[in-house]
Amino acid sequence: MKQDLEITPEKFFKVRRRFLKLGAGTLVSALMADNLLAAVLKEQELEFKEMNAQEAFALNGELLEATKEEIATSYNNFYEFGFFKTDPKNKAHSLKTSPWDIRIEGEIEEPFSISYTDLLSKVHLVERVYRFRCVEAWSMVIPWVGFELRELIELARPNANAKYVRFTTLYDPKQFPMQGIMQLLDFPYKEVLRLDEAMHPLTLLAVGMYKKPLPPQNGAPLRLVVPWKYGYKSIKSINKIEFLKDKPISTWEAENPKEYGFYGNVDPEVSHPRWSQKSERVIGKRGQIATLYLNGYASEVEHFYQGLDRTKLY
Ligand SMILES: Nc1nc2c(c(=O)[nH]1)N[C@H]1C(S)=C(S)[C@@H](COP(=O)(O)O)O[C@H]1N2
Ligand SMILES: [Mo]
Repeated sequence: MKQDLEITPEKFFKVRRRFLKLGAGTLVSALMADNLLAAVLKEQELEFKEMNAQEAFALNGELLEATKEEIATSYNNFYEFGFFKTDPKNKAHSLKTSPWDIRIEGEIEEPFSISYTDLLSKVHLVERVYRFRCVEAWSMVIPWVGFELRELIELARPNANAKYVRFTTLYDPKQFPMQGIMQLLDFPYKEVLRLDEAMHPLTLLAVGMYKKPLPPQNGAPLRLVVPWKYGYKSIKSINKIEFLKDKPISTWEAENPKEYGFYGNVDPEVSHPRWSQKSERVIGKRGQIATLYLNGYASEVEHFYQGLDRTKLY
């Protein structure tokens, strides 16, 4: 697939792209047990370096202060476990994240399945500190561990018909109680990006956060992170990725097309029908801060939306 990116990942972050490296000591024991991410990191003999807080800058040079880990892992949206922010942490231990296979199909040269472990051995892990903005007008700052989605897209080799990428969460009511009990949403949860959005180096598949493997409540073992879009686009616990010719409807768009658009771009000028999006509550801090267009990533991604009417949800 031909790539036409005028920008390099280094431009986004003071943190240089690098392999994560696994060091000795407490961190290793915290990561051990049956954890696949730890196993892969160890196998690759990577050394995990402490991130220097000075490196965690936003695009405008502002220092981003990461949300406390205890907060980011206990205040969650994961409707497969319930409506309440505390449900995922309390209930997600039923999710079995290993072994885990990801099915890749659709408009690609050859459909295939790949195990999480094999996939990790084929990509470059990076740490990225991103703003995270939910459509509900709250935000956090998360230090993710993951790889650029475009690496997986290159492995998948989409053909010329591929215009959209659809992601699907595992469907298993035994592990996700709400999938069986009631049709809260049209499960399994699905989300969609345009192929060019998916190829952007800011778009990550996260496998960890706070230098550790993702906890189940945050979407283990593999979840999408698109930092300039509302959180609902960042689908969790993905086990299928499809390349499509025509735009499919995603879960929230089907549920409530007046409130949740296909793009889901963070935009302070476009109100949600029930509340303003001009400001956001930073979880774990007092007060509100102004919401930034495309969540602060406009200089990198606004070209995608030139000519589109921002007030329309599409
Ligand atoms: N499968 C699935 N993915 C999901 C959701 C969900 O309910 N199910 N909620 C979304 C929403 S609305 C948000 S804000 C983020 C929350 O991610 P976090 O809990 O890691 O902060 O996950 C997104 N991904
Ligand atoms: Mo959200």
